Amino acid sequence: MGIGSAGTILGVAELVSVPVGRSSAPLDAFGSAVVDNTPQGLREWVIGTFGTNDKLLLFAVMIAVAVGVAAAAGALERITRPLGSALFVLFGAAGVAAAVTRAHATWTSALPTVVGVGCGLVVLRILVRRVPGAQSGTDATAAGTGSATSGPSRRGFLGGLAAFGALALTTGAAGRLLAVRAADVSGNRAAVRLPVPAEPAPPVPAEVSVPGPVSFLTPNSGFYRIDTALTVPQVSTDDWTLRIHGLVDREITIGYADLAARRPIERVLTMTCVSNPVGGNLIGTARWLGYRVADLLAEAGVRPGADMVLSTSVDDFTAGTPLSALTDGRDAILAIGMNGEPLPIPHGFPARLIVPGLYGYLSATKWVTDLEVTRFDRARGYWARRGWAVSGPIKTEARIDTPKSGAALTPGPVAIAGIAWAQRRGVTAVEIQIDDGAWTPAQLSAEYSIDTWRQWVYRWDATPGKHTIRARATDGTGVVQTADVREPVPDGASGYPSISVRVG
Ligand SMILES: Nc1nc2c(c(=O)[nH]1)N[C@H]1C(S)=C(S)[C@@H](COP(=O)(O)O)O[C@H]1N2
Ligand SMILES: [Mo]
Repeated sequence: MGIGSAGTILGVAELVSVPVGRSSAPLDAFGSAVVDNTPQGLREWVIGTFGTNDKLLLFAVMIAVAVGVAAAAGALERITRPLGSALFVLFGAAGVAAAVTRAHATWTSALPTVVGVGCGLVVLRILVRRVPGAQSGTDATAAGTGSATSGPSRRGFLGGLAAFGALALTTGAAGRLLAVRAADVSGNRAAVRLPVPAEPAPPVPAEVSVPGPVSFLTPNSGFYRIDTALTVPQVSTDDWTLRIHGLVDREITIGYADLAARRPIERVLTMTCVSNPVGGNLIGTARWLGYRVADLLAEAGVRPGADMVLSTSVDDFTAGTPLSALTDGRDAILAIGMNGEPLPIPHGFPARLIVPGLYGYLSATKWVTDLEVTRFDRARGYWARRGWAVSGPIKTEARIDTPKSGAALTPGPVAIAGIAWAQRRGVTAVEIQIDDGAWTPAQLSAEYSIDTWRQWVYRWDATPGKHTIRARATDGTGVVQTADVREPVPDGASGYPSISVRVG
């Protein structure tokens, strides 16, 4: 009964949210509020345990909570009216609060929840009236177990429940479907013709030829994805603009078509997430096509005194990037292409930032629409406001990709291989340690640039027994990767990657 009414609330709200906007649907609004306020420890645990399924998990938890609250509301309403209704109104108020405080919310954002709760209350009232024995004053719990279970009132009640349940499901499903259809920009993306780069990226190096390690270029389909967006933002090239303002001589706004008048460059760059644990896979290398951020900033004219650019996405994620990282000559780009395709929608279509040498949370804003030239003493990015470092270099790290930890190997030649990265400094050596033996150099693939990872391989003559294998990299400044074990918070994990294998 409560569940039927709650279903109606969510179903109707979904439908109403179609014209109003997806982020106003109560589940989405609540979910986004949860994401924005999740303590960092819990976030790391969720990402570590569920990876990119974190959003599915959140929706599953929210639906489970909704079912629980709904059942409680139904029971309450039967015992003491209108306690159940009050519970719905309470959660409705929380839903409204979540919806109207979202990015770009207006008073209409409250509509889906308000209309949904209104319908839900009516359904609850109707169903409560129909509960068998409700009029005759029979004990509510006895009604479900008594011998009158096949009586006409019970049939009527179940019929009502089934009808409202079906109605809730169809409105909800129709709402979702309509919303997804209406917003989807994949057609727009498919029609994009990327410009030919004025400066193409140099060819990629020969790969180390052993099976197992990752390829030098990460395919788009296998590229890690990290963001706070519950539903992937859909921004068409017609709607997209980039506003550059703040401490500038003249504020400018650039539309997608305006980009064609500018000079496209192509660069192969390795991106890393600060949440990547030692040995983790939140890292990838792609061929990015786009425009120098420095050129765009120069068009607006950066004023003296500025030291940061706060970039904002359409869903209000922000990153505070040191101005110097955008203007010191490195290849910081406003990217529109990834590995020869328009940016995939989950990776920021139609435009995002890529800044070599900085973790993604400080620089790689997807669906970017706003660059505010400002100062670190005036603004903070999304994660910097939540306890992560305000700045800091990507740490020098090696990763072992093959063999897998726990592998059973036969004695004799074994290729141990992986990648190492130290963007902006470059990797000059990778060394391997078997058990407590001496650190011995691995063979490296040619250096592509200091901003990309290097592949490495170590040919080992495996001897019978159980072995622990560690790796460590040395960067272009001569500094050896630290053995100091750190968790990702606040400025990136560190320590040696290690695997254990059994030979014999
Ligand atoms: N709009 C938006 N951009 C974002 C984020 C986000 O949450 N929202 N996350 C950042 C983080 S933490 C990382 S590591 C990179 C990941 O980019 P990818 O998903 O394309 O790999 O995007 C960055 N850009
Ligand atoms: Mo990240």
